[in-house]
Amino acid sequence: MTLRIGFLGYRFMGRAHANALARLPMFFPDTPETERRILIGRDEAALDDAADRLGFTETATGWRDAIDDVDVFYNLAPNFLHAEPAIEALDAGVHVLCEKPLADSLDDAERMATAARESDATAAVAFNYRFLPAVARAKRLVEAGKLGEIRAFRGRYLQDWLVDPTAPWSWRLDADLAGSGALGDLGAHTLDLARYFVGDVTRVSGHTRTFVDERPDPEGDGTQSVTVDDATTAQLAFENGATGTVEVSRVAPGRKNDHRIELDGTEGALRWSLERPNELLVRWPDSRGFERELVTEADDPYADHWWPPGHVLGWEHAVVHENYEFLRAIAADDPYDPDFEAGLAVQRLLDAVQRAAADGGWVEP
Ligand code: SOE
Repeated sequence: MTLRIGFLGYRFMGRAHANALARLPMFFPDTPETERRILIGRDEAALDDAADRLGFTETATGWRDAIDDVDVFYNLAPNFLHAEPAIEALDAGVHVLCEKPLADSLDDAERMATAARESDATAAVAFNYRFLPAVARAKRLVEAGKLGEIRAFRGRYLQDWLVDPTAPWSWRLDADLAGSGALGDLGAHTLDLARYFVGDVTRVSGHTRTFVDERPDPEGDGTQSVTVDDATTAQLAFENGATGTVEVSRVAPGRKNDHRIELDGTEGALRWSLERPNELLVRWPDSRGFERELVTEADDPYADHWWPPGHVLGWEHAVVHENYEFLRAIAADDPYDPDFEAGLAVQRLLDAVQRAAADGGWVEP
């Protein structure tokens, strides 16, 4: 069976997923065969050029017709364009991988999750950090009880591309188009890892701040309003009694793409940072401090598909692994995690943090 693939979007995420599809036959030969069939976008000239580079045979300027001609639809469009194409694809029995956050609003995320429940097709949300070997090994350690019971989660995801007040406006800065700012763009990943490692969250607090509320319009002389958060902090109370904190920012000088998580348990602890993606710092029950592990041994997650021990992997490998798991789940008709339920659970948390920030108290997701 060859799965015909359609992508809506061809920029950063289009390149990341096309790269993954190109790598899979060489490094993960048991992945079902795929054909990069249709690349969908609005700008015909840019689309032709992107289709050539990303290995697509056809292009289309409308997603509706294109959905009928593919088996798997990747929604890599801005957040405000997630719901309708994903729902129509699922209704037509087409498998969907949707970029995060699942939607620009909780209502849309609910509709998308309903469509996924009612469809036989697989519905995936792109929480790619789960698929880095060090993060996947951390999950194995937690599940094997190596840290004991988890008492605390600390997560932060910091970037600096909005420190400069003259950085141009984009859809990512508009609440109607993006849903939220640093919270949904970065916090969606961190909140997913919080749930992945610790479990359900029962209450959240929130504090959101916008430091620059007008930015230059990239298409004109004037400015456009910024209606999303530049930075957000939140506390989480987990069902199992653990505590959690999350901090996200796009105005943190010197932080390019700094995603970190820490877990404290009754027996040990661990720390991971995207700036050192292959390393896990583990505090074992019988060690005095944190030991540094290089997660590149043959029995580490995904490692045997690549290079000998010590030959480190990067950000893009998480996307390769994510595509591998997604396409394999489709071919085997297996459940896939993170699915639209996981996307919806994170969307509930995003919504709750925004409500808590507005109310000034703790709220339930
Ligand atoms: C931009 O802030 C961005 O590309 C996010 O949209 C991604 O989800 C994150 O992984 C890296 O930063």
